[in-house]
Amino acid sequence: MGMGMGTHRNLRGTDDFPRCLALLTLLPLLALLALTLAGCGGSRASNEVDMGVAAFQQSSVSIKAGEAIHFVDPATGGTHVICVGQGLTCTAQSGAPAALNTADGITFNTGDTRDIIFPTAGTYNVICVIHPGMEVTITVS
Ligand SMILES: [Cu+2]
Repeated sequence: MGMGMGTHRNLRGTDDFPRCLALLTLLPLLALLALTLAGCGGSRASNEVDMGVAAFQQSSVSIKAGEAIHFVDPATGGTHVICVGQGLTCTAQSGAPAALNTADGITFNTGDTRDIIFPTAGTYNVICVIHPGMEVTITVS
């Protein structure tokens, strides 16, 4: 009865080379990934408005007419009802997006995101009817 020693050949010499090749193939991919991540820079898009528990994280944001504001209510946010207005009151304003020109506002729940296009130049005060002082000025040029 043989112990089968002969079947365990030393294959080190043959499989080092392919592993080396695999690493070389991976390097450009890693470099690309690093560049992509660096491009993100960890900063938000300039058209983004983030919601906290009781406040917008930005006080003012500027965009061009026809561009969208990206409203984000993250996991750390809460329930918000937003519209164009003053104080805690929605007040329709000529040129404001229809979605925000409502008497009751639109509801954001935790995890919601919405892109709202501002088609017309102007200055729009976006408020939350639930949270006093929760407002952001959108300047559209
Ligand atoms: Cu709110």
